[in-house]
Amino acid sequence: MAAIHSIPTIAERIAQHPCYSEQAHQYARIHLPVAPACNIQCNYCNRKFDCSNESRPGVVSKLLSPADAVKRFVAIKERMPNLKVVGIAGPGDALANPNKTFATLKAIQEVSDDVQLCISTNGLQLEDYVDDLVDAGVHHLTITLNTLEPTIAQYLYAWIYYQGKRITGLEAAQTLIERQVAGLRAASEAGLLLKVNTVLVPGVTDQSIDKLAQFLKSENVFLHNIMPLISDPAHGTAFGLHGIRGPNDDELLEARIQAGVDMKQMTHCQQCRADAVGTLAPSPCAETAASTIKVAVASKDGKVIDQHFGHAQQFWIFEVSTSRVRFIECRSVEQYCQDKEECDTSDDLPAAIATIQDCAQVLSVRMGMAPWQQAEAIGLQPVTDYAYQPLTESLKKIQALLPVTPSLAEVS
Ligand code: CLF
Ligand code: SF4
Repeated sequence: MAAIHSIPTIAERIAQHPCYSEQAHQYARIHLPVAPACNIQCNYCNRKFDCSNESRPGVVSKLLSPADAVKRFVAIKERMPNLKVVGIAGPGDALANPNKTFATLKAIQEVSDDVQLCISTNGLQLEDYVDDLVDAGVHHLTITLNTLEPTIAQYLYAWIYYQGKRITGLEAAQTLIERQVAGLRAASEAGLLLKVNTVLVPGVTDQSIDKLAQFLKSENVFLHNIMPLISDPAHGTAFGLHGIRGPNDDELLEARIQAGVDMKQMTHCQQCRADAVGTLAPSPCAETAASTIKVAVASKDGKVIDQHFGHAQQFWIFEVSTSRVRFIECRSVEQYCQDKEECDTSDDLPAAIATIQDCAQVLSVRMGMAPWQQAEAIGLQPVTDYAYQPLTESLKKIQALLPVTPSLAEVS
């Protein structure tokens, strides 16, 4: 008798998908490159390379037929039992190649009930295929949505091909956004677990990133992945050839902070290729835990440290190491100070402190004696030296104070 598998819960689906959960790094994913064509032309893409929305332009992928793709999956799954996700992410657009995409998904379902199916798309044809995706057993869906503003989007796309016509300019931008929003809503209503990718182009998509994040939240999108534009003239993209640059680390951090007000941010994306396989394990040169700390910041807007600890209703959480400052999330808290005559000095840890107790430091404008002592007692160091200073600059000053872990060569 065949084994009966219980249907995984949403929490289990997230916990076994290395892109949707950073804690799922022990699980591997494979991309099957079965989708060569695309129905739009992004100015950051050169068709000779993989889809820039879900992969890093690099060596041209070897296209596979659905039959060969399944053979590849079976061979790798045998050697890699932790392979839990099969994705179709190009090298063009999965839904611009519906026959190949759905033939591959169906065949994978026939040979394995131990993997989750994942699709990435630019969203132009998504609404037409939501039911098919559900029928094919797809639960995880990524849509690249760069902006909701057609006047911004017109800089990003050279053309779209829709209903038998090539459309350019503002009309193309408007049509694409309308179709993306309709597809996203249909997918959300159908219960698909949604992730949105946004390519960060300084001076372009960063202009509307906060509004986009508000919209994603209202549509129940689970995760937002802001990906830095990769713009190398050698890749031959329109942006690369015209000198449109990608964001620097500070610009990327700023964008994630702004969008992080409303949306959980993905920060472990590897911008992988359309034929990638393996885990998203942290790179071997990543710092040791000893040289990495978490810092909580009391700020209203994520730009300036402008909140008294007792009045803060949200803390911005960062991971600070000697090599980088990484935004993790924005946590809402119950305000510590309830405008009573005296602060709460009971033994119970106040919610505002309990919420950030995994952090090593908390930055605020001021902090009362009672919460200061309660924080120190659990190893959370209050810091008020950066009151009213810009948040990212302050974090860099904290970074500069971190002890440098000796490299292996220095350890005898
Ligand atoms: Fe692939 Fe994308 Fe599915 Fe992941 S990738 S289709 S959701 S299985 Fe992951 Fe790669 Fe980043 Fe994509 S690290 S580029 S987010
Ligand atoms: Fe390239 Fe992907 Fe944009 Fe299509 S959707 S043009 S493959 S980046």
